[in-house]
Amino acid sequence: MTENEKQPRSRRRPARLLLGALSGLLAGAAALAVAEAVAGAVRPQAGPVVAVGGAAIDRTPAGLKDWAIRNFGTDDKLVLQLGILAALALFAVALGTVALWFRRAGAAGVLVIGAVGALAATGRPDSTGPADALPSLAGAAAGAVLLYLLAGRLAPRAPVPGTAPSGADWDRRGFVVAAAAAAVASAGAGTLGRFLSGAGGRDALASRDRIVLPAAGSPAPAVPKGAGPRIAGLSPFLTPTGAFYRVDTALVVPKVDATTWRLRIHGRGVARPVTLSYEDLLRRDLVERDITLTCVSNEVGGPYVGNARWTGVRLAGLLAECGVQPPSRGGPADQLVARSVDGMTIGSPVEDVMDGRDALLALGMNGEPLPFAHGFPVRMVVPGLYGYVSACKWIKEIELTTFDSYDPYWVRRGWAREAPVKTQSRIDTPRPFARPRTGTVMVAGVAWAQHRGIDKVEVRVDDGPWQGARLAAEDTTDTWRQWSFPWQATKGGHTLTVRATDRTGQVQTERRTRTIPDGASGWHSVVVTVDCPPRNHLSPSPRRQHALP
Ligand SMILES: Nc1nc2c(c(=O)[nH]1)N[C@H]1C(S)=C(S)[C@@H](COP(=O)(O)O)O[C@H]1N2
Ligand SMILES: [Mo]
Repeated sequence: MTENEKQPRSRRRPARLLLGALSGLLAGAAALAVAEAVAGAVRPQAGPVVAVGGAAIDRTPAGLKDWAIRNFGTDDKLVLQLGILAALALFAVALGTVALWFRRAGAAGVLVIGAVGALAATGRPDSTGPADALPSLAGAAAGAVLLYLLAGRLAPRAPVPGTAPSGADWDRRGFVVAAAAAAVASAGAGTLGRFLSGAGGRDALASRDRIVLPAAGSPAPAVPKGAGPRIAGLSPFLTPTGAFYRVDTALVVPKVDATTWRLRIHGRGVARPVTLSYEDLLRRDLVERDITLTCVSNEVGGPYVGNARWTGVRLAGLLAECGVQPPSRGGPADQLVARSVDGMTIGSPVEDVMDGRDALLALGMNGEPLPFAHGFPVRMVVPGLYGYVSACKWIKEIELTTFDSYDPYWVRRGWAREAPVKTQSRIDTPRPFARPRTGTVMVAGVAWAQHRGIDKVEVRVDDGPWQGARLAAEDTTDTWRQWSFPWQATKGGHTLTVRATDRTGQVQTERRTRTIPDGASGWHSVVVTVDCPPRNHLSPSPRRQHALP
């Protein structure tokens, strides 16, 4: 008699339950790996995790989205995908356990989950057709078969007469072999999926590598000396591309091939609709402009604002060539709806786009072709409007319509139809809860009121009077403006508050509002604790200070 046979049956049940859960997990992993491999061949966006994640993003209530952005920032997508994987793991464990008693039901459960993935994938706005169901269906089929087989190995079996007792009342060897084979095959399928989805973007990558942006006929005016004072902790005047915030709903960054990319302009009052290629845009007059972009989801003091040098084509001229007239000149369309390759829709007022401001179809960012994450090959940028009503990335279509007849993506989710950027200011340094030393502390930051311009920035210490900050030189009214304030810091805790006044004379409001529906308002404050410098220090080294040039 072996050890095992002496144990009461009930002692062995937990082990069998664990193995059931394990087979569920293995089947789930195999399903995902096969699905990703097929998605790599079909379309990376058609994979179940990305498709279900995308569907979840589209259905997320604005309040929850706000909460996610507040707590996870731009990691919110990673958190979402990990959440989906965790949910799938739970389902897998449950189905693996069910399959111990009901093999068919367990396998059928895997198929049901696959069907959910398939529905999500074909229902995405960027779905290219029924083929998008394939990854989930193939994965689910593989997972269902595997679960059925593994559960079979775990099924109690009658002792075979004339053989030595195996020590277990199930096919231990068969299970280990099948499980190991499944794990190896899943790893292989997963690797294949990575390789294939990489291959899908290769043409797009190559097309971007080949692009040489010609010098703009209308270059950006030189940034005035002193627009970006060198103060430790202050944001650079031009945000490096790698540090530029990214906000979008895309779980997989679209990789668009510039050589096959087209932009169609059509709709109400478009007398001469056109379809343009990237080459067509390159042949037009290129302009280069510094424009500060802001996200409506930026909290007071938040990071979703950046200033870049954009190269592109002025949209107003292009629209005029198509016969478009702004509403003020009798044009029938008051809303310009931009559509992206990933199904995003973004609506801007036609009036704003054609009122003389530098509304751009941008091809370049900081002297390079747009990075994929920022909308390659072409995106819109409109000074003075929040990104969600102006800055469509991966654009492929512009439709002239009316605000009455069409609500774009974010408007359907409770955000305002029209959203000019609110006058705002932010303290970059000192950081919240910093412990500067007594003496001169340089308080500095940025202020923005795109297309209106910043005229004044004031700083308040605790409940003291508002004091004028030094304004750095202005680049254009479409860019943010740096400011600084040398503060004679005294020992103890202090609250520093900033407010800006724009060129229309509007003082930044104290009234705190949420980001939804049309952008946060209120004053940015930072709390610091000022310490005395250590006593008996022979050569006191003052904190690094940079005077304004
Ligand atoms: N296709 C697409 N374009 C988009 C979005 C998006 O989700 N999808 N988000 C918009 C929003 S809300 C903002 S604030 C800007 C951000 O641009 P960035 O990621 O280049 O900073 O892109 C806009 N364009
Ligand atoms: Mo945004």
